[in-house]
Amino acid sequence: MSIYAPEKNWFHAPEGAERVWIGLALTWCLVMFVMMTMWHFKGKQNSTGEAYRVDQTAFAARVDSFVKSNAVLDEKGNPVFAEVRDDKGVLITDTRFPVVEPSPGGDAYLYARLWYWTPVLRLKAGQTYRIHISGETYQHGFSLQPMNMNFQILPGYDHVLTVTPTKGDYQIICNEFCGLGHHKMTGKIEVVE
Ligand SMILES: [Cu+2]
Repeated sequence: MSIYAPEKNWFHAPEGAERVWIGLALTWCLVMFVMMTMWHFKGKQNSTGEAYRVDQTAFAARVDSFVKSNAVLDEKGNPVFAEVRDDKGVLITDTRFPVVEPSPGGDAYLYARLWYWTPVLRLKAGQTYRIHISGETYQHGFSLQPMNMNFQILPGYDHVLTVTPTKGDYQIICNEFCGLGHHKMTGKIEVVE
C-alpha cells in the first residue's frame, strides 16, 4: 500500500526557532492587515471612488465626440497621432493613437480597447481634469506608470478619476490579464507646461 495513516498523536507543538519564525510571520500578517486598512484613508494613491453605470455604446459615442472636438491638429489641419511604445520600448504600429487636448478643468475620456488605451491625452500641468475611463469588452487594469497607480476598469462602468497632474510623460499599461494582446496593451498621457 502506498498510503499510510499518520501515526497517532503526530502533532508536536512548535518550539525553539520554529516558534520564533511563526511569531514573526504572524506579526507581519497583522502589520500588513493594519496597513491595508490605513492606505485606504492615507496617501494620494486612492481614487475618489466615483463610478457610474453606463451604456457601452453611449460611452463609445462620448469618446468619439471627445476625440473629434478636442483633437490636436497639425498646420495642415490633420489630426496628430502619437508614437506609443510597449513595455519593451517597441513602437506599436498596428494602432494609431490620436493626440487629444481636453480643455483645462474639463472632462477627458480614456477607452480601453483590445488591446490599447485610446486616445493619448495631452494635459496641462497643475490643471484639474475629470478623466472618465471605461472598457469596451473585458475587464482591464488601468496602471499609470511610473507612479504605479492602479484601478480596475470594467465595461459598463464609467470610472472617474479626478487628477491634477505634474509635468511629464506617463505610460498606461494593463495589469489585468485580458487576452492575447494583454502584454502589449499600452497608452500614454503627456503632461505639458
Ligand atoms: Cu490586460
